[in-house]
Amino acid sequence: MTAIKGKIALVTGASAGIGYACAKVFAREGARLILAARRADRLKRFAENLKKKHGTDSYLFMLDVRDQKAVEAKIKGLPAKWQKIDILINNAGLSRGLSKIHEAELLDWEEMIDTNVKGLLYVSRAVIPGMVKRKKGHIINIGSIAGHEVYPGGNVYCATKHAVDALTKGMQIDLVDTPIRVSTVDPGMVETEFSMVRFRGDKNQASAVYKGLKPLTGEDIAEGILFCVTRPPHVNIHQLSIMPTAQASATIAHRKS
Ligand code: NDP
Ligand code: 8X3
Repeated sequence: MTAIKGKIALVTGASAGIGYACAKVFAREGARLILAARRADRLKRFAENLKKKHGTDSYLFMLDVRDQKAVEAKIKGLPAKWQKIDILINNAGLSRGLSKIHEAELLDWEEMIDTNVKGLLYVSRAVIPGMVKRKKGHIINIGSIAGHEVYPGGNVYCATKHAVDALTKGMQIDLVDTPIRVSTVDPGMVETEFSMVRFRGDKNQASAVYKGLKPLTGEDIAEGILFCVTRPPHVNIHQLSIMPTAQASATIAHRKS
């Protein structure tokens, strides 16, 4: 087993859901955390909580992953004690709407592609060279069941998660001659702010997604990520699917009325 105590983990999208759950689980295990997201107020509050509970050393990183120049400059400009990132969790992402291709808002497409695909690439491009130089590192990409299946109205969101799957495979190929590991963790339904973001704050539409079944929690996913990063160095979990027991596929779920 590989312990993560004292290791530096950069978590994108740490201000909510799966990202914050990762921060909590990694803090419990003694990691040092670079918490990245756009909402700095939340990051500050969360870092204070982690400090109180686990004595965690955190660095707050206000970052929009869509801004390539800012990503590059901010990662280059990390203080010396935060430069040697051991674990990168590419988690920042979102969906917008469930419209048909011929009815969708173009800006929704731009936002999903810019965040889920280009943002993940920008952060990876800025962090991986250091890992290669140090011959050390683990990249966790948060994909989705939507990266393996397409569901009605999922079109562009599913395409972005299929892209994450392809990029994970590409990274595994490109880094095969290094000790760096690359994994994708692919959840089904996780109750976070995801559906509120997808439906732009419509609580009824958001809660209907999880109605009649027990969805996953952010912590369920974070424990899966912890499993990946704590395997011995010669073991690379390529892909980890995590589904609620009541969800068989992107479109088949058992709901109690
Ligand atoms: P949440 O909405 O709860 O959290 C999303 C996080 O991403 C927030 O911290 C948000 O922070 C951050 N984020 C969004 N856009 C940007 C940006 N441009 N720059 C930096 N950070 C950004 O959703 P989840 O926790 O559920 O989602 C996390 C990941 O998990 C996503 O990639 C999602 O696609 C994936 N996923 C989610 C599933 C689910 O059912 N919930 C299932 C499968 C995969 P802020 O707004 O402060 O910037
Ligand atoms: C998020 C889960 O089912 O909306 O990736 O695609 S789903």
